Amino acid sequence: MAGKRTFTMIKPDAVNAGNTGAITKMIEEAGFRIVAMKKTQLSKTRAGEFYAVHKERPFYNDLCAYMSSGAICPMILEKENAVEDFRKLIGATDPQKAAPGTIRNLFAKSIEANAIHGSDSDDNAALEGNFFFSNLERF
Ligand code: 3AN
Repeated sequence: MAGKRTFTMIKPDAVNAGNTGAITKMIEEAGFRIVAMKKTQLSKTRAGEFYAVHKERPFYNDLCAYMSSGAICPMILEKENAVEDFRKLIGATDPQKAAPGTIRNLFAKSIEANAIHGSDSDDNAALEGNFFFSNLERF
């Protein structure tokens, strides 16, 4: 059965551009409850750990440099069918291919600086959420 939680982070391009509020508003208006959120910055080493699944990809080094270049806003979100519905809300990885009205279509600058992350499975949502947050029982 599809889970109720997913993990997201607003990436440095969107935080720098002052789009955190607009993106968070879209997330809430789409029916997601924000379980946890914060503003932080990753070291290149921590970014490498987060994206370890992409270690062999040609864009891995650039991605880690980019993701540690500025502030990010990680969040845990709750909604029925959270992972799949959130992937729909953010749109395709490449903003040129992202459907009109999706977060990446509206805010992403490039395939790398693509405004926002969304977990691709329930298992990864749990792993990624735990990477950034602890003591979630209260929320
Ligand atoms: P998504 O974030 O849509 O699940 P993934 O998991 O394939 O996409 O890629 C993780 C991140 O790696 C993307 N959000 C993007 O920032 C970066 N990325 C993916 N493909 C490329 C690419 N071809 N060139 C540069 N960066 C990429």
